[in-house]
Amino acid sequence: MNRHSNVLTSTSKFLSLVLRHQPEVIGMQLDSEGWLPIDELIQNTNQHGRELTLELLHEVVASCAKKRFSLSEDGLMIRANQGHSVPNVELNLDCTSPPALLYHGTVAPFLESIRQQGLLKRSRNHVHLSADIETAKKVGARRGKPIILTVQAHTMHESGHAFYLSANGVWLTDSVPAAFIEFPE
Ligand code: HQG
Repeated sequence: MNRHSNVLTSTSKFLSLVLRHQPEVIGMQLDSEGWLPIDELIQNTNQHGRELTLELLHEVVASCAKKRFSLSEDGLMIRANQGHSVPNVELNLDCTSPPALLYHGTVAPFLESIRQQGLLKRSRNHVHLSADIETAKKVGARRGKPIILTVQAHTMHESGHAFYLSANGVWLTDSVPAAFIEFPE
């Protein structure tokens, strides 16, 4: 990796930290839908000793393959599309009817607990599911050898569970009861 791509990656990680988990590290608070004003974000970031320009921020947003961030229509605000742990952030996504099946990548040590409790959101505000197996594999591989769980999303939706589709294509729901999960043999 060259120096500039290192800067992009490190800035993306920093923006994920601020916009999903700990805006207080630069003395800020997300609004109720998770947005921060970009001018204040840049100012506070520089005041806390990290270099950030509008140009770099736009480049990170545009170059992020996972489209982690969105700008507001007027271009003045930024938020993370999913992955939050900050409490009381309501993304106000529309409830959407999910495809028949969705997938979740995890690892073997969690399986027994998932069989008993279903999928829980743990530190984040939602359980994260993907429409394709490849993405679920990558998510699971962050923790070890990935194990793919199949979620009967359509049936779950029919029985009253709400699903939301984030701006970057991640399916979100509150929890997945074990009855809707197919475990690999
Ligand atoms: C597991 C990344 C035991 C769950 C990814 C997962 C994703 C349980 C972990 C996004 C459990 C939570 C989210 C239960 C769930 N017992 N373990 N009852 N229920 N788990 O990181 O889905 O790169 O909060 O299987 O790509 O891994 O950050 O969620 O292993 O989209 O943009 O508890 O984060 O996106 O872990 O990943 P996480 P996740 P970014």
